[in-house]
Formats: sequence, structure tokens, C-alpha cells
Amino acid sequence: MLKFEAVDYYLLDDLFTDEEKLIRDTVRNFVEEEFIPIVEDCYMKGEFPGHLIPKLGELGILGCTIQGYNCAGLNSISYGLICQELERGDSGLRSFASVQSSLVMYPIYTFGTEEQKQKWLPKLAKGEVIGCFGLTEPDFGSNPAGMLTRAKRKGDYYILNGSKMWITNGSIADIAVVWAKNDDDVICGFLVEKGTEGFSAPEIKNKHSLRASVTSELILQDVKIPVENMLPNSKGIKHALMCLNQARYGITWGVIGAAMACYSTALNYAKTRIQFGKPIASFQMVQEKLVYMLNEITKAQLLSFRLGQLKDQGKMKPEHVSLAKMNNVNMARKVGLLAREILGANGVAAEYPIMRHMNNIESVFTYEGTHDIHTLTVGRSITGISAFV
Ligand code: TGC
Ligand code: FAD
Repeated sequence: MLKFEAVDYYLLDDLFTDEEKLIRDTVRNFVEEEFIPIVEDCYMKGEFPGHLIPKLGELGILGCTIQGYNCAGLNSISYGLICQELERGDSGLRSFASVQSSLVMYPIYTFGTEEQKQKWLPKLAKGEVIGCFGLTEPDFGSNPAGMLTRAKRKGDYYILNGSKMWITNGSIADIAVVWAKNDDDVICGFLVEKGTEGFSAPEIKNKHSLRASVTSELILQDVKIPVENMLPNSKGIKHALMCLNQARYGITWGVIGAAMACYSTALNYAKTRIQFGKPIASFQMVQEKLVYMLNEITKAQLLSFRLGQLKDQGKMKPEHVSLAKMNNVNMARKVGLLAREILGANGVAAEYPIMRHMNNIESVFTYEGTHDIHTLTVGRSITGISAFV
């Protein structure tokens, strides 16, 4: 079994509190003991290990930064470290937690009524209820503001029509946060419950990436939902994008975990693989690759740590998150590639986690805003000129 090793060249542990380290190590143990032994099988079969969801709830991982409603009320560094450890196992596990926490619980907590919060948050925190977040549509990915999904008010109900694409957890969700335009063309969030007539969530099969994660289409055909299922404080695309900031923040930490898994595997391999009578770690070109990986991981760690501080101090801006999402995912992509090179043919073997992580990172590179969209977001913030219009 793969054993997780600390990758902490700049002694970041000195910056974490005892509580943060305890939380990280608890999640690390859970992932090592209960997830790593089954993840390759899940990945090959294209299945998410749903039986672990209650355990995520028990550990206080779901909605962990929310205060009250049976949530743990942790700080952002703790949340980041949790994402790191989950994604060190597999991006699919972190994706599940990101969606449930940042894209379902956060909007209910931030834009919902007290009744909605009381009804949904404690169950979502325990993993008794699963959620998904429907923003992307078949023809509107990077530009969600152009969405076609509509919510038409009819007395005490809204009638929803449209479709959403590439939705994590869609087919296993009990509740979907669906973004749709109302009669005034304002984008709002709606809670659509599983089993509502006209609502279905077929799974998208045959992915080469995030295979241990459920991805689905959401189909809404004259779906009648009571007005109480609208999130009343959600008004405009800005509010959907606010949810993304939370998830993107977690991704910046998560991909460090995936990169650590690839780096540690490559380092151990290089020290024991003998070619030309010597460990390949003795060759200068292999050392250069290992040092590059460590350097990139270390910079990403510092970026996420500072971002976490800014978040907790209320100073984090969307473009701060964009910079870290862009940098850290790109870092994990490159680290995965170099790690695979170092393992030679073994780099493509399922016995090692590298290609699974590499394939996963291709989705992470695209979802929650592509690398280029984040580049342009930072570009807009420094030039004052938008490349989007
Ligand atoms: P734009 O004109 O730039 O902005 C409209 C208003 O929103 C504000 N804003 C934000 N507010 C909070 N957070 C952000 N990140 C924000 N970005 C923009 C902005 O200040 C403005 O406010 P105001 O007060 O002036 O009205 O909007 P735009 O329509 O031009 O779009 C800009 C753009 C391209 C950056 C945005 O659409 C974008 O981020 N596109 C990427 C779409 C995306 O990331 N989709 C993700 C879908 S969910 C997902 O992928 C889940 S994966 C789940 C998993 O982990 O498994
Ligand atoms: P497009 O927007 O069509 O972009 C295609 C290419 O064009 C990209 O390279 C992009 O960078 C480039 N491009 C687009 N516009 C510009 C521009 N203005 N300037 C320069 N280049 C540009 N969405 C959800 O709502 N909920 C989810 O739970 C969810 N989960 C996902 C899970 C997986 C596994 C995947 C793969 C996606 C998921 N998504 C989800 C969707 C994801 O957010 C979108 O795929 C993403 O926002 C990009 O949209 P798109 O795929 O339509 O690409």
C-alpha cells in the first residue's frame, strides 16, 4: 500500500496550529486506511465509493467551515489541508467534498432562508443528503451568464426548463442547486429535489478522467417546484460565482495533494530503480526533474497558505483565487507529467497512482474556470481591461 509522506521542504508545519495538524493527520489516516486500498479499483470500474460518504460526515469534513447547523466551523487553512489530503487520495474524493461543501452547503447557508438552512444543512453535513451544483450548460461553460435555463413564476410555483451538463454528483444527488434565469432575466439559485416530476440526472459514462467521481447531465422539463425552494438572496451571476470562489480555494490546496502523491512516488522510485549499475536518482537529469517538482510544490504550498490567511481575514479577492487556481493546477499537471517520465514504463501502470492523478488533473484544469479564464481574470485585474467583452 502507498504510504503518504510529508512533502514539507520549507517547514510549513511550523506555520500550522496543533489543531490544523491534527485535522490534517486525521484525514490523512482516513484516506490512507479506507480510501487508498480501494481507489484504483473504483477508478477502473468508473465508480465513486459512496459507502464512504457517512464517514466524511462523521469526520466533520462536509461544510466544515460553516458555523452552526452541526458543522465543524473550521478555519480556511484547516479546510485547505482537508482538501489536500482528500486529493492526495484522488481528485474524485476531493471533488465530492468540494461540491457538497462549497457549491451546495455554502449557497444554502449564504443565500437561503433560515428554514432552508435548518432543513438541509445538518443532513448535508452528516452526508445523509447528497447535493450537486448545476451551473454549466451544454452551450455555456466558460460563459455561464449566457445560460438558457429558465424559471418561470406561476403563482406559488416556479416552472424550470433547461439542461445542465458535466455536473459532479448529479445522479447520486438528493438535491440540486440549479441556476436559472427568472422572468426578469436575473440568474437565481433553486433547490430541485430528486424525484420531482420532469427532473432527471443521467450519468455521463466513459470518462478518461475523474473516473472515481459521478458526473451527470441534469434535465429539467416543466419541473414544478414551490417558491420556498428558491434561494431568496441569490440574485445574479455574481452569487453563483461567489460559490465558485469557495470551491476554487479548496482546489488550490487539493492539487498540492495530488502533486505530492506523484512527487513522493517518483522520488522513492528513483532511489531504488537501478539502471547502468546506479539508482536513476543519481543521474543529473532525474535530479533536475525531482528538484523542479519540489520547487513547484513548495511555491504552491506558500501561495495556498497565504490565500488561506487572506480568506480568513476577509481580504481574499476573486482574482487572488484565480491566480492560485491557475498556478497550482498547472503545477500539478506538470509534476504529474515529470513523475510519469521518471517511472519509465511503470509510469503507465495502475500499480502506481501517477497516471490516475494526471488524468484527473485534466478535469481540474478545466472545471471551476479553465486555466485560460483564470489567466484572463488576473489579466483584467492588473490591466483594468476585460478580455471577455
Ligand atoms: P463579470 O462581468 O466579470 O462579473 C459579473 C459580476 O460578478 C462579479 N464577479 C465575481 N464575484 C464573486 N466572485 C467571482 N469569482 C466573481 N467574478 C466576477 C463581478 O465583479 C460583477 O459584479 P458586479 O457587482 O459588477 O455586477 O461576469 P462575466 O459574465 O463576464 O463572467 C466572468 C467570468 C468569465 C470570469 C466568469 O463567468 C467565470 O468565472 N467563468 C468560468 C465558469 C466556471 O468557473 N464554471 C464553473 C462551474 S462549477 C464547476 O466547474 C464545478 S466542478 C466541481 C468539482 O469540484 O467537482
Ligand atoms: P468552453 O467554455 O467551451 O471552453 C473551451 C475552450 O475555450 C477552453 O480552453 C477555454 O479556456 C477556451 N475559452 C473559452 N472562452 C474563452 C475566452 N473568452 N478567452 C480565451 N479562451 C476561452 N459544472 C458545473 O456547473 N457543476 C459541476 O459540478 C461541474 N463538474 C464538472 C466535472 C467535470 C469532470 C468536468 C470536466 C466539468 C465539470 N463542470 C461542472 C463543468 C466545467 O465547469 C466546465 O467544463 C468549464 O467551466 C469549461 O466550460 P466548457 O467545458 O464548456 O468549455
